[in-house]
Amino acid sequence: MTSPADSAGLGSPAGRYRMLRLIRGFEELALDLVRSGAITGGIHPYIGQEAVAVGVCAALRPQDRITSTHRGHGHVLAKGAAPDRLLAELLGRTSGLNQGRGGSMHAADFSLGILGANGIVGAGGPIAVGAAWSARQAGEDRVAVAFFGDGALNQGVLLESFNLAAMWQLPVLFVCENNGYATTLPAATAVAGSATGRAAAFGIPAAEVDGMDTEAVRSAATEAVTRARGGGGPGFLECRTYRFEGHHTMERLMKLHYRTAEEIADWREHDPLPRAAALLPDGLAAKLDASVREQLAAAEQFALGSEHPDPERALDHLYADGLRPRAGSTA
Ligand SMILES: Cc1ncc(C[n+]2csc(CCOP(=O)(O)OP(=O)(O)O)c2C)c(N)n1
Ligand SMILES: [Mg+2]
Repeated sequence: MTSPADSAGLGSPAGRYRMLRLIRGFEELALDLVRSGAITGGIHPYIGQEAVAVGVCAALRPQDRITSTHRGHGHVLAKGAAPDRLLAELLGRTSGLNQGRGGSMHAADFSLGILGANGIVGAGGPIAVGAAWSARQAGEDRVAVAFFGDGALNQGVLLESFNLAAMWQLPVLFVCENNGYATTLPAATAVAGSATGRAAAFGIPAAEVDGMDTEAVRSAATEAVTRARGGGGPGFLECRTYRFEGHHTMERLMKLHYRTAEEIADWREHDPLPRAAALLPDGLAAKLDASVREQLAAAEQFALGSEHPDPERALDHLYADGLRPRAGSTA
């Protein structure tokens, strides 16, 4: 039997701290690569929210499944994806997790139960419900987790997912990362009632947790995952969190004023990394930081040294049977 989080090494406070640092460092590196133009387009940085991905994935087993969002790098890494191949994916290289064809918002690794980041707000909900249903049909005790933001709470498809999960008592955990904003729209002006109240209305046990505290998230997620795995049906966690960077990398150029410098500074006081470091013996966090720096330097070298796809092969993988459209077809 496998213990939780074996594949990503999240079974100890040191392993969890290292993963927080890896996600933070990965995002900082990706930001640099966007600014230098090496990564084309933008990304949605996860910086500030790391405790949610790490705390939840620490409650999972390798065969469990997750679905993610447009802000997905943290979830993908915490579930065990190789950072060098995720970076190559962001850079559009053939060595990427998805041969450079998914990019930041569609990175996936089915072999690790990562059913994909997702550019469509709320779309991970029904996919996770389907994964939970398939586990039930197969007689396996896998659970599925759907990560989504506060913005998804207003998507009908998510509420439909709550309904099916509750009606069929499926082993799925809904994790709402409430970072206070959907793009620039404050959740306080957009979400009627409360997040937990919405889940509770479907009879889904719902809890609110400090999403800047890895251990608090892990313990709440472990309770819900254990219940779901044992046949107790779905769960819902609202993790109160904050993104330290803009909604996406283009925001720097947009001169938006939807949050104050004081608000950002206040939340930075709750940075999940120092909190997790404080649980470790003296000197260990610095050692782990150094090993992450080395790992990311190697990842950067690997990704930047990897090949770009051949334009001749741009239409490969469009059709399940590998066929290209007929010459002259516009389909
Ligand atoms: C169905 C759909 N509607 C609108 C968008 C455009 N969009 C992209 S991200 C985003 C905000 C999402 O906010 P939230 O769910 O709170 O996640 P966060 O960005 O805060 O992590 C929106 C509206 C989209 N991608 N998909
Ligand atoms: Mg949000």
